[in-house]
Amino acid sequence: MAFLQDPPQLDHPYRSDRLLLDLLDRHLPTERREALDADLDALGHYALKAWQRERASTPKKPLFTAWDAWGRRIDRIELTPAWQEGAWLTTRHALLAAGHEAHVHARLEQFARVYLYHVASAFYTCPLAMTDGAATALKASGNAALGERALPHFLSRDPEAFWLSGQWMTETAGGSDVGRTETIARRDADGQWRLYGRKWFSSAVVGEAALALARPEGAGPGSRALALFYVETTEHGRRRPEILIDRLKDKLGTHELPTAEIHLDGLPAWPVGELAHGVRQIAPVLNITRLWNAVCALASMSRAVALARDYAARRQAFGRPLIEQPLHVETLAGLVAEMEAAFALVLALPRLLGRVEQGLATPHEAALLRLLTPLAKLWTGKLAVAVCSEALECFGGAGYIEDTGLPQLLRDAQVYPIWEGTTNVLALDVLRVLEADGIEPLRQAIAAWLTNAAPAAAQVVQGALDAATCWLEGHGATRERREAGARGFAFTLARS
Ligand code: MFK
Ligand code: FAD
Repeated sequence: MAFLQDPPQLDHPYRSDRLLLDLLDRHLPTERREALDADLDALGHYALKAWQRERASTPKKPLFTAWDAWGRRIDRIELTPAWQEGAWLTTRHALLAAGHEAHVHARLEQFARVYLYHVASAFYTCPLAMTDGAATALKASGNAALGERALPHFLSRDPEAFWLSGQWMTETAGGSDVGRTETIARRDADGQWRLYGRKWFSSAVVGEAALALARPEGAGPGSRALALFYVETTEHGRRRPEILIDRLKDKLGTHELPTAEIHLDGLPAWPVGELAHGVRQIAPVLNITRLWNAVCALASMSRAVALARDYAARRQAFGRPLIEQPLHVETLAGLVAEMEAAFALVLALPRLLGRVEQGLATPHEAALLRLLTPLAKLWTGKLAVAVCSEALECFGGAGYIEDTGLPQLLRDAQVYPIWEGTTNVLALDVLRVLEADGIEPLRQAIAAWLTNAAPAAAQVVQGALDAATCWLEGHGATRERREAGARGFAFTLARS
């Protein structure tokens, strides 16, 4: 019998995650830590089973049928098995509801669950992120009627009552620059608003609701004239006829996520707030989904690194296992170091968010959260691609072969830097924050945050802030130059 290589094995993703266990032990009171344990254990078990399950024979992509045999428009989407389990898992483990409980640990407990579920979810976490964002934005809007209508569904613990929300921003004319939005909101004689237009990427097309940007008829050009609307996509359990699904996108990765191009032809809509400044109103969605993106990018890295580590003990080359080859160990150590650094930054954010949302944060902490959110998203988005690529190489040729399950990690990772604001757009967002607030509040917040850090670490961060001050305030620092340097600057700050 010729030699047969052992495939990589995955340890229980929760019980074997030293970083996560340590973080939760440090930050949660004993009774909360104990109460959370069963959920995390179950989600880790689900993730383990999903990896082990032979999925070769199950559908890997959703199936879209526009017309029935008799010529009726049906726009039916058949979901993959992981997606069919999504609502049940979400509500059973309170993946959204837990984050909206009224205590300071709510967001940390939520994102520990998200981190464990993400890879097994086949990007069901994408519409979950948008639903979380929509719930947060509706709360921030103070629109009581819409809150009472939607929040019990978005935050439900009952799969039958649970609704997903989309986030309809991107159009053919602009994804980064949503000021070019062409969708029109028109008001009927009875006062009902309706949307007419085309949304070019709709990732929660199977959801029941969405927050959509549109230009009220007669309003001027540009982003300030946009309004934010709440819409529902179904009525009596059927898709509303005013939404036409043109097709599902054929994507590099995130294959199980049904991302659609849609037309809106008079879809009923309700303004979330004033009929202008829609970008300002949707900003809470952006900041929440960007945090989800960072946590999910981290989860992908963690999976890739765990598999590569395991394989290094199973694969022999030149007379000894890879784990005994100094250069391979060095390669793995580099991956682990990057991943652990990302973990430290990313999982600090749910703690900050929890403090801000419960009204316990200082103004400086709120400013820090605003800055670190785009920084964490832009840094981990790029890092996930690099880490997954290197981890695949750790398997040699097997890393390139589809039915090992490994290539999917890299294909999926490529989405993190693109959606929810590209790397450049987020670097410009960092600039937006620093130009608006200046560096001093951040310096103070970071100093407080680093009180217990090693002096050398605190020095590195202070050094980066000094460099930031020079860069922002230095002579000849024109807007053009600041923009051109924003990406390099943002990466330096994030890594520090
Ligand atoms: C599994 C992983 C989970 C992740 C799920 C992901 C699902 C993916 C689905 C999507 O991709 S949805 C589409 C996401 N689209 C974007 O992220 C758009 C990217 N473009 C930007 O972010 C642009 O910077 C932006 C659209 C915001 C530019 O718009 P404007 O109107 O030209 O910018 P402007 O005038 O600077 O900002 C308007 C207001 O919003 C300002 O406030 P004021 O009106 O009070 O002056 C800004 O301060 C405010 N603002 C902008 N970004 C903000 C923000 N406020 C808070 N936080 C922010 N991030
Ligand atoms: P563009 O804005 O045209 O950007 C092109 C390039 O120009 C990018 O590299 C960008 O960084 C750069 N660029 C743009 N402006 C600047 C600038 N000022 N300075 C420097 N560089 C700049 N959108 C939704 O609304 N809802 C969804 O559900 C949704 N789901 C998605 C799912 C997937 C799988 C993907 C891939 C995308 C999804 N999107 C969704 C769209 C996504 O948010 C946009 O593709 C993204 O925001 C970029 O917009 P764009 O494609 O128009 O690129």
